Parts: sequence; structure tokens; C-alpha cells
Amino acid sequence: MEHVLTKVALITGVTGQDGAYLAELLLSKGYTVHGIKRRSSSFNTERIEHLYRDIHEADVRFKMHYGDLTDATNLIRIVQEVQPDEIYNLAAQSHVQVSFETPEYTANSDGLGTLRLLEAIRILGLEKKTRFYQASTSELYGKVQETPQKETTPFYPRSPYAAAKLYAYWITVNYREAYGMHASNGILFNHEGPTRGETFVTRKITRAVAAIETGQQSKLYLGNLDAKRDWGHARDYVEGMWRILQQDQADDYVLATGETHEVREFVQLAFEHVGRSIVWEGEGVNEKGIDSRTGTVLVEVDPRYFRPTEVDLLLGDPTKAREKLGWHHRTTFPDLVREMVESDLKRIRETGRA
Ligand code: NDP
Ligand code: GDR
Repeated sequence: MEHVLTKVALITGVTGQDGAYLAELLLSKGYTVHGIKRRSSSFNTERIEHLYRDIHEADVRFKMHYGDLTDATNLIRIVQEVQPDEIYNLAAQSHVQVSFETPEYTANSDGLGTLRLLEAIRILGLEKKTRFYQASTSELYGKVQETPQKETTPFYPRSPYAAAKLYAYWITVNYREAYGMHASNGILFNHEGPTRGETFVTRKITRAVAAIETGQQSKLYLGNLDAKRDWGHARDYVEGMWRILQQDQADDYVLATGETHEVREFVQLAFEHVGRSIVWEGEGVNEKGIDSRTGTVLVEVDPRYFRPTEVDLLLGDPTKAREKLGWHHRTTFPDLVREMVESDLKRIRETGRA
């Protein structure tokens, strides 16, 4: 009888939105999955709790290690212990606005953190065994050079986060070329879902809609309503990450939907799911979103959420991923918004909290 060895994956950032979806996907494919989590004074494992099994049970395929991307010796030890076939580097200080407040830490974790992992593979002589996925981002495109944005579009980062991710992108390419490593970048456009971090704009909106609908909040304060994003569902995008590492040759791919929408449109659709229709009045910082039936102001602009440098328009061209990986997004924009609003409404009704 043929003995099929299961593949071993190591996911950094396993407690984040994408890490949790990816761990679930890889476990469903029979992988043994190791994740790196940070020590925290309160629980930070809510997104992966459903994947946990008691470590004393037989055949436990999901294992956690304490670690941090700023700690090289710890990363080397974990990679040595795990001997992964695939590393997915998803850990990052991932909030663009926060990166303006913590630029050095962001560079350390998002930029140098990637180098530390690549070096761990090299130091341990795993260049031919371990495939590497780097969570690159459409934020690399920053100031618009061309649309739609594709693999050959020049980068122009507009935040400390994007500048750190630019280093991570190129060091991944460099290790592929210098040492023949199977190291790839997924240049992913925004992807969301019900477990999206609460301070990203989509989740901030859907939580507010649920809180307003249940009488716990009266108004939503937002920043730039004109920004346009290519929003997909995280569940679809982790499938693309996996496909990237299954290719014979390492390469870099854009994953996107090929559609773009203003923040304003997301707000509008989200409120429509609870039967409210928004009319917009005023301009710039004076713009308001008003409930057309009651006349109540539901949305106001607060300049504190403006960024020192903004990314105005993201629209991706996923042709290469479709042709080479057979990947395309499945969840439409209206379905994404609906799923997020419904999930937040359910949570608030069950727990009393948004
Ligand atoms: P999240 O912010 O939800 O998750 C980030 C993860 O990284 C969390 O597990 C977090 O741990 C962990 N982390 C943060 N800093 C460190 C550190 N110093 N050492 C170890 N772990 C750390 O991000 P997403 O899941 O949305 O994104 C995953 C990756 O993809 C990120 O690298 C992000 O920059 C990138 N990306 C995301 C896109 C998106 O639209 N979601 C688009 C393109 C790229 P903790 O839970 O303890 O905070
Ligand atoms: P982004 O996501 O910066 O694209 O980075 P975010 O949801 O934070 O912002 C999207 C756009 O909405 C505008 N905006 C607001 N944003 C936030 N967070 N809060 C507000 O109140 C608000 N009002 C308007 C922003 O100015 C921006 O234009 C995400 C992250 O997941 C990155 O890690 C990832 O690399 C990129 O997506 C692709």
C-alpha cells in the first residue's frame, strides 16, 4: 500500500483574518499545520478556536508555537523544529494608518521579519525543501501609475506599511534569484470577511450598521469616502495563496476581483441590507450620509481618519492568476457586504455586543 506523507505548513500570522482561513483550508487538504502566535495578555486566538484539538488526542494536525517576526532566533528554532514544506508569511502590522504612528516597528516586523524567515530557511539548508509565500499587497502600487494594476505595473508606496512591504517583496524576489528558492509573492488586493479586523473600513462599517440597527450607536464617523478599493472575500484569496505554492516555478501573482468601489458605495450597500437608504449631502469634510426616510444623520466625516498620504484608487487585473493558477474570485461585492452585515447583526443579537 502506498504511504502518503502529509505536507507540513507553517503559517505566520495564523491568528489573523487570512491565517485562520488558510489554516482551515490546509487542514481540509490533509496538511499538518503549524502556526506562530504572539504572546498576548488577553486571548488573541478567537479566529482559530474552532480548529483547536486537545494536544493529548491522537492525530492532532494543528499546532501552535509562540513567536514573533522581530525575533530571529525564535524563528530559526521554530523552522528547524517544524521542517516545513511550505511557509506562508502572513504576519504583519497590517494597518496602513497605524503604520504612520509606528513606522519603525512596521518596518521591523513587515520588512525585516520577511528577511528573517528567508534567512532561517537558508541557515537551516532548507532552500530546496521549503517553499515560501510572501503576503504582498496592492498597497505597493500606491500612487496611481496605471490601471488596472498588474504584475508589471510600477510600485509607488504611499505609507510606512507599503514601504516595508516593498522591501519584503524585493527580498523575496532576490532570494528566489540568488539561492534558487521557491519563493513567491501574492500581490493581494483588499480582501475582507466577517472576521476582518474591526478597524479596517469594511468591518468598521458593518459593525456600525449592526450597532445602529440595534440602537447601540447613533452615528458612524469615517475618513475619506472617495477612496476606491478592489474588495474581495478572504476565503477566496487564501485558495489563491495555496495555488501559488503548488506551481512548479515560483513567481509573483496579482489576486483581485477586477472591480473597484468607493468607500461611500460600501456604506450605502451595507445600510441597504437593513432596509435603510442613504442620501449624501455636502462635500469633503462636510459630507454627511442621511437616512432618506427619517432624515437622521448616520454618517459623518472625521478628518482624524484621513491619512497623510492616501491611496486613491486600487483596481487589479487578475488575468495572470486566472490563466496560470486557474484562480478567480467567487464572492461578489454585494454578497461580501451582505455576509459581513449579517454576521455582525447575528453577533450583536446573540452577545449584545458589536
Ligand atoms: P491581520 O492584521 O488580520 O493579521 C495579522 C497577523 O499577524 C495576526 O495574526 C497578528 O497577530 C500577526 N502579527 C502582527 N505582528 C506580528 C509580529 N511582529 N510577529 C508575529 N505575528 C505578528 O491581517 P490579514 O489577515 O488581513 O492579512 C494577512 C497578511 O496579508 C498581512 O501580512 C497583510 O499585510 C497582508 N495583506 C492583507 C490584505 C487584506 O486585504 N487583508 C491585502 C494584502 C496583503 P495578532 O493576532 O496577535 O495581532
Ligand atoms: P487599506 O484598508 O488601507 O486599503 O489596507 P482600510 O480598510 O484601512 O482602508 C480602506 C480605505 O478606506 C478609507 N477609509 C477608512 N479606513 C479606515 N481604516 N477607517 C476609516 O474610518 C476610514 N474612512 C475611510 C481609507 O482611507 C482607505 O482609503 C488594507 C489592509 O488590509 C492592508 O494590510 C492591505 O495590504 C491592503 O488593504 C491591501
